[in-house]
Amino acid sequence: MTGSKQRRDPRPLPKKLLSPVAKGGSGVLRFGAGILANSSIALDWLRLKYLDYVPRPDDIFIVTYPRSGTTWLQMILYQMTTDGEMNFTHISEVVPWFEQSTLHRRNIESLPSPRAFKTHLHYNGIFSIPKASCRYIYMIRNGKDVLVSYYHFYKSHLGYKGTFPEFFKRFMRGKVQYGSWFKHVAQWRANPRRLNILYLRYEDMLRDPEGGMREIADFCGFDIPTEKWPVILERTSFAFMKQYELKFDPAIEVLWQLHGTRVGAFLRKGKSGYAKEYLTPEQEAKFEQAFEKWLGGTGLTFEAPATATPANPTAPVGSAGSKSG
Ligand code: PPS
Repeated sequence: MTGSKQRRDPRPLPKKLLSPVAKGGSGVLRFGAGILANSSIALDWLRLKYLDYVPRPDDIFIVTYPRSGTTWLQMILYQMTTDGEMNFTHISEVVPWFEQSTLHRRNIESLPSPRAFKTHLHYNGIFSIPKASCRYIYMIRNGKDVLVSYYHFYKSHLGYKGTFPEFFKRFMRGKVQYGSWFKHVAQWRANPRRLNILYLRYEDMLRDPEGGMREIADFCGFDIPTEKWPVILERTSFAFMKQYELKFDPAIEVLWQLHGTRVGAFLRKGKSGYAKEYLTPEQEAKFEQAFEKWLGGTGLTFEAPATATPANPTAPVGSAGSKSG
């Protein structure tokens, strides 16, 4: 028996011990699962904060409480730092959501400089922003408008079924995704660690988008050619972004991160006969064999519908243009 372990039948637990476990079993399990889930989030977060994220001096963090104009800033930074083409699937592909990128094992190291990240992280606390020698842009929006916008977002994207008064209470208590708006704003404005922050107001950006964008460019040290400004202004306008709304919608972001879904690939070509460019002769032969076995002799054909015209309504059964049944 050397080297092999003898299997012992597990002894039954004494009844006295078993009964409370059985009674509270599901609760204990739920509690355990909760701890595991939370610790895995904490580990992911620690990994991102201390291992995955290696700060670069030209990194830019777009920081907001949700619904304060984050996506607008993502687009502004994207337009300023690239050719501005709209050939990305989702804006997070080019300006990642910092705290989500670790969950999806995103390699942020491979992004070209200057990198821009979106984040809603608080200034203080365990899950707070990494404090680095880089740039932070903090956009503030009137909290009441944030509240209303967030309520609609909860309904449209998070399956919220409550009423507005109920949501109001939640928001005021900080019982929403990113906690208290008041705390978020207060801590970021206090900035005790003296991070390099540019503060913007959403309302000022609306009143004078070009002024706000020039402040951003100055703060980031971007030298933007004169002829590029009209393009940036046009592409970051609400109307332009609305046209490309799916490229900014977090629902698409989730699909893209989890499954690599690409928007615009659903209605692909709308033509027939291109399968021959894909199938090898062996695959063709196998297909034909199976077709013959299952459908040979039924008259079904996919040839050009030479006979399926109004002039010749008696097209063979099963051919294109004919009706079945
Ligand atoms: S999120 O879910 O936290 O990322 O949302 P966020 O992008 O921070 O905020 C969404 C609101 O910003 C408005 N938005 C804009 N306003 C003006 N101009 C442009 N280009 C623009 N892009 C986005 C967007 O309409 C949301 O506000 P509401 O009031 O809900 O319309």
